[in-house]
Amino acid sequence: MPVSTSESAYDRRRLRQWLAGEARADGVARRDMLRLLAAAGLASGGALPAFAAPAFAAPTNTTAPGIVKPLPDDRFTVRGTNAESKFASFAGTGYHTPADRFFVRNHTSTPVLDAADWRLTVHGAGLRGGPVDLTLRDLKRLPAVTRTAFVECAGNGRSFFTSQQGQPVSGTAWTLGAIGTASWRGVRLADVLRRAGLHRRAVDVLPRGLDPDYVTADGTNLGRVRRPLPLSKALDDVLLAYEMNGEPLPYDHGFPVRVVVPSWIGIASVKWVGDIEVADQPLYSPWNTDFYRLFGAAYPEGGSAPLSRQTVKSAWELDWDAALDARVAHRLTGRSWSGAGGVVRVEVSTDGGASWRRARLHDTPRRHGWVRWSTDWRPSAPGSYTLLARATDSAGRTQPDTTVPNTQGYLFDAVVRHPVRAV
Ligand SMILES: Nc1nc2c(c(=O)[nH]1)N[C@H]1C(S)=C(S)[C@@H](COP(=O)(O)O)O[C@H]1N2
Ligand SMILES: [Mo]
Repeated sequence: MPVSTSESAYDRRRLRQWLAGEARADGVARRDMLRLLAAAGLASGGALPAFAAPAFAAPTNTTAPGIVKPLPDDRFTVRGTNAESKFASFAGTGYHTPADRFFVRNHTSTPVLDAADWRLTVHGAGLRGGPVDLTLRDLKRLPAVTRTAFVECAGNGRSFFTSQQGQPVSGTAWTLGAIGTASWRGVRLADVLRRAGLHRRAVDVLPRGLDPDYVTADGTNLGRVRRPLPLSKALDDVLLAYEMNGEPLPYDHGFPVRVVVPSWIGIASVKWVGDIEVADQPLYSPWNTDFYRLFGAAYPEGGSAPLSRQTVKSAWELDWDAALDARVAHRLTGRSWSGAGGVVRVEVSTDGGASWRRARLHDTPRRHGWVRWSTDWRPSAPGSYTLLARATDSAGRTQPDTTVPNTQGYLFDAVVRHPVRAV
């Protein structure tokens, strides 16, 4: 908290003016301004002003437009407005992904909100009464629950459609680092909806973010990020989370409150939630019509049903083309997960898939989470090797050799061929 000297009071006023577009900060990176705001305990109470292309330093691989937290390049790969976690940086970090290594997927930019001004409005024809407004305090008075769940982008692994299968796809070219697992604390969405007075006819629930409108590359304004959730899932295990790994949510991950939809694709877990419409009829948004369905030769004209649960995946905690000492025994580690149940078996190959063996699992299979695993390997000679890991979940799903393609590159689940060098 800032000390209350007149200088700091002035500084806060200046920062407020900057937020209002009344102060200039030529030559200062926007990210640095955001950090100043955070340090001053200041926030905008709404979306930050959207700036045109910054006139200052070009982004390096340690900054992303609109992301507040530091993105050191040993932990993150910046992809547009997003930051992918480097899987190698998860090694030894424990079960839960520390916030300083957790990937960020932003359609626009992180709004720095003030918890004291924040309100959640629950409204719509699916309620028996009028709109209900809740403050953060109101939420914190409801019974708190803590739940471990991964958040994983529907496009995680997308780049492998192209690099392994030769198929062009649109969207952020993630490798496997668009996932993180955290312990989320908050209240059940079900409790909030019931308190707001659910009508018998309620069918869909539409949480909406407080980040700026999303404008597509061709200039279409799609409005604020929002995606309908069927009432059945909303009442099942969805959280309105205000803590991540025992701390208030970081700005980039939805401060002060985000939705967490366990095992579903990341877009369902709306960050910076400001209002929730409860509808008595099915709802649509671009995020369940144009995006987050499967389109392509193998799918119907209008696409598949809207995507919900994630698929099965595995990743090694190693850099791409990592160099390992030849003729030395290594303990290699990785993680596997699935949206359809816990991972019960992981098989690995260090010879490009010619032979397979079981990896050692270090966690018991658990829904909505991942398992850490390891395998010992001694490269017999210097040279190039291909590592593979293949998981099976409790629903009996095993990672295939290839994934049926879809134009937007969602739900890649095939075994990834990970190159390493023995030197
Ligand atoms: N309001 C809002 N919520 C959002 C998004 C967004 O851009 N705005 N991105 C979604 C997507 S596509 C993903 S994958 C997850 C990413 O969550 P994270 O940035 O905390 O890792 O947030 C989801 N929630
Ligand atoms: Mo996503």
